[in-house]
Amino acid sequence: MSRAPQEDPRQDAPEVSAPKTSAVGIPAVLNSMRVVGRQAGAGRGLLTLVDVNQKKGFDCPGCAWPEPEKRHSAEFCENGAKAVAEEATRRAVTREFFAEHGVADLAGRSGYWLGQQGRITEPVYLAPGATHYAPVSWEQAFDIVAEDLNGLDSPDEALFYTSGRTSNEAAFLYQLFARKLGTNNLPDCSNMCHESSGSALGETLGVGKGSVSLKDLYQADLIIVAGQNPGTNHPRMLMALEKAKQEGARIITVNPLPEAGMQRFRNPQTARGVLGSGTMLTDLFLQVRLGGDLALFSALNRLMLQMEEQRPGSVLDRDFIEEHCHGFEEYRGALLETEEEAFWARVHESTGLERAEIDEALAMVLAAKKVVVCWAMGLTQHKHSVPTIREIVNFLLMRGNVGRPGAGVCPVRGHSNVQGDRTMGIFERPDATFLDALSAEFGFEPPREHGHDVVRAIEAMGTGSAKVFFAMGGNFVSASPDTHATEEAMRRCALTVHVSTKLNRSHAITGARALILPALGRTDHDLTGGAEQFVTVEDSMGMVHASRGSVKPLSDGMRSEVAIVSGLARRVLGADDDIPWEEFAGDYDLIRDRIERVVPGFDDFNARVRNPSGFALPHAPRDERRFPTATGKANFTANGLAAPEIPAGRLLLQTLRSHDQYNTTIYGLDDRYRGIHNGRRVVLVNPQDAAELGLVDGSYTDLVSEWTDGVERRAPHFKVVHYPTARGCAAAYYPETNVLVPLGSTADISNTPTSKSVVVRFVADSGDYQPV
Ligand SMILES: Nc1nc2c(c(=O)[nH]1)N[C@H]1C(S)=C(S)[C@@H](COP(=O)(O)OP(=O)(O)OC[C@H]3O[C@@H](n4cnc5c(=O)[nH]c(N)nc54)[C@H](O)[C@@H]3O)O[C@H]1N2
Ligand SMILES: Nc1nc2c(c(=O)[nH]1)N[C@H]1C(S)=C(S)[C@@H](COP(=O)(O)OP(=O)(O)OC[C@H]3O[C@@H](n4cnc5c(=O)[nH]c(N)nc54)[C@H](O)[C@@H]3O)O[C@H]1N2
Ligand SMILES: [Mo]
Repeated sequence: MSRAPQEDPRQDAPEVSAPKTSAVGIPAVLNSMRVVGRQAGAGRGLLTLVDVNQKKGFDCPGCAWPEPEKRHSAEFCENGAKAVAEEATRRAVTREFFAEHGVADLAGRSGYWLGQQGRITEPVYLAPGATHYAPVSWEQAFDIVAEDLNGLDSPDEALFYTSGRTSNEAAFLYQLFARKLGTNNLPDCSNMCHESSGSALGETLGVGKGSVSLKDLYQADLIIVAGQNPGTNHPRMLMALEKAKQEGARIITVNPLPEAGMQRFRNPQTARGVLGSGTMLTDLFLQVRLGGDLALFSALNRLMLQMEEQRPGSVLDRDFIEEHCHGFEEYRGALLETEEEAFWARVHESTGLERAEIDEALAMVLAAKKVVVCWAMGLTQHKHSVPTIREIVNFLLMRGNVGRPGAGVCPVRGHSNVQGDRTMGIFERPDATFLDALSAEFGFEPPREHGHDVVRAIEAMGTGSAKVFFAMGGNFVSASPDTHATEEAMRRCALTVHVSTKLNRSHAITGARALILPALGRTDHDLTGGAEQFVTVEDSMGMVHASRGSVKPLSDGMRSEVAIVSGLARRVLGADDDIPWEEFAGDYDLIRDRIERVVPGFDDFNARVRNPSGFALPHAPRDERRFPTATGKANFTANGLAAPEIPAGRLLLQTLRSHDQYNTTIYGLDDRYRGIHNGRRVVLVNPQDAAELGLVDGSYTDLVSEWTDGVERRAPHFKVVHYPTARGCAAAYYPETNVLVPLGSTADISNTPTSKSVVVRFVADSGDYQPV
């Protein structure tokens, strides 16, 4: 067994070198081998990697990027390897560990240290007033949860959070349990992630998911990648982009940061990538200001409308607009309304781009018959995210770029099954059709009132109107905005329960009582009910396939998420409850039979998912150019020209991921591509802004965010790094900076925290800080 690190490294010694201009290649392969060897030991680790994303293996617990039909023998990336190594580790958190480390001790550790301790091996309980977690049996644990849930005045005093790794089967049972209990309080990580995409796409196209497949990317003439860092967060996407380029596509990258992965890609699976200089991915880099994308796409759209006016029939796909779209004339009127000079002044101010750059982008758009737009958190976590994504839909609709090969919307999802969880009904605002189907299948009346999303859940705990917090995975305390407010809210709960694989900060910030329930992960061999079980997941492009773990679980004390939900539901709902929870846990096929009858698109689920490549869920806009919106057509929408305001002497801060983390799981203290090593408390600032603000390269500063409620939110001791980010914009890592994101600062409509636009000022370094 490898030893866990004893020291908690302080994350305050960052060293800085020049950012890289290419990604992947041999260093990435070496790095993944190192990580895997360290965590899992060479044999177990390599055996595990052989199975990643293979047709008979397990779905990588890293990102949600789809697998190509023709799989490479190593269909994983450096960061997928790290995700696998984290989970397949031999390090174990035992009862001796909990006896040695009390909750106060755990609360003083960094998330990095907590994660490095290894897999949780048996259920543990923190009794009222106790200082340490102590082992309990699964039956005792279920009794404790049942006691609190059944003692509530209303089921709406309970919250059931989900992170996006939960399988379809477990997610389906989990939402069924919550609704049978009587609540729609099903907040999930999506609320902080792609909720803005779902809101915008649902309203405009009728389906809140992406409309492209991998094949469409390969066939596109132009791919726009906006607000996304695939080199780190979706490395296998670089292979798809490389292939698209080889087929003749051009790429526009829109980002305040020049991310290495979007510059040059060195594919480790080809000789050219290993020995040669790799592939230049980006043809045009638009270094937009944070939150400037709405103005950018509005500018492109206005130019297209004006050209069409001058030369009718030259730009727009008139037939498509007439036959399939609604609201075009109103949209056109609204976008052309602003007077020319004022419009362009606003665009320049919001984007920081020159007119010539926008003209160059436009020329590339007009030269392309088939366009795909890809995006991730850079577009979804702003106040005006929903209008921004709606404007991208306008952009695509104008030239008929939805619902035909080589074109469409591509919101690139994060967690490996976050999209599937939503399909299974993990949603605080389920639609009536879904609830009706659930009701017909299981013979009960599910609650119809909307439940709490993440931000409202925190507010409800804060005011005491929610008392039990139950999490199916994730790290709610560290992933949520406004860390201090969130921690205070969690501490007010009567009971907090986490179904987890590894320790994290949410286990240390507890309600009056707390439980940690250890779950099998994606890599673990699942023998629930005495037979080998598999689960299913849905990727970012709506493909559903099976996932089978192959690693022998570290301990018999862990249970599958399906077994945990089934056992808990039986205990809470009682022996009389007529849902056959035990049968579901004994044979996951029986769960899939029920999913088939409740969720559209899963016909013949058990048979089709045994096809090694899985199957595609139907998507009306993509498959038949049918738009199931309120108007029955694809909707054009007028979105205005809003952009974040940056007061004088302040910068706009985005909180993002380093190369060595998976959300709140920190793999290491380097961010290789950006040239940051051995530390995470850095703030990247444009040198000209730094000069104006007196921020010396290498000096230390505190960050203080500004919000209308007047509360001081401070993140101490960040090293200033002069970096080529867009003017007026700064960047620092999540979750260290979540303390700065005000709970009340959320996107219009989607209510997603504005993690990519926080107004900050810089004040004298106060030195010490709490580990995050
Ligand atoms: N290895 C690894 N893989 C992951 C994750 C991980 O943490 N580690 N997380 C997973 C999850 S849950 C998700 S949601 C995804 C996240 O994937 P990303 O969205 O790529 O993650 P972020 O690090 O938040 O990066 C945001 C990117 O958008 C840019 N950006 C920020 N604001 C703006 C803006 O206003 N406009 C534009 N045009 N660009 C902007 C940033 O500079 C950065 O390049 O990755 C998933 N995959
Ligand atoms: N400031 C800021 N905040 C953000 C973001 C940002 O960009 N900036 N991004 C947001 C986004 S996009 C997201 S998706 C959220 C992520 O929010 P979460 O999904 O809540 O957070 P993670 O860090 O992914 O959760 C990691 C924990 O999940 C548990 N885990 C891992 N695998 C499994 C499993 O298979 N089963 C179970 N039961 N548990 C498991 C482990 O205990 C691990 O510690 O954070 C959001 N928060
Ligand atoms: Mo995410």
